[in-house]
Amino acid sequence: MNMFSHGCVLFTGVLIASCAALAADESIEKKFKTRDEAAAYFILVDENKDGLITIEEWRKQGLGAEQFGKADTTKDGKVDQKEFIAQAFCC
Ligand SMILES: [Ca+2]
Repeated sequence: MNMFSHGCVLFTGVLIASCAALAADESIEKKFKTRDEAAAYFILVDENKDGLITIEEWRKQGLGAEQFGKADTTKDGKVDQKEFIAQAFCC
């Protein structure tokens, strides 16, 4: 196993652990140790990779609708990465 694949395995493990934790209470607050970890999860949730999370993408990951409303600070019906990370580290 080279360094790259080792890193990918580690990254995947962190992501799976994060997803499992998120599924437990539908919340993204206080779930990530670093902003990079939150950014990696954002990419996972952004299924069509347009840089925005819709309520449909959000709920597919088992996240709560109330959380989506809090994260969508611009109230445009979509959560961008900045809003997502702000919500993840908000409280
Ligand atoms: Ca999207």
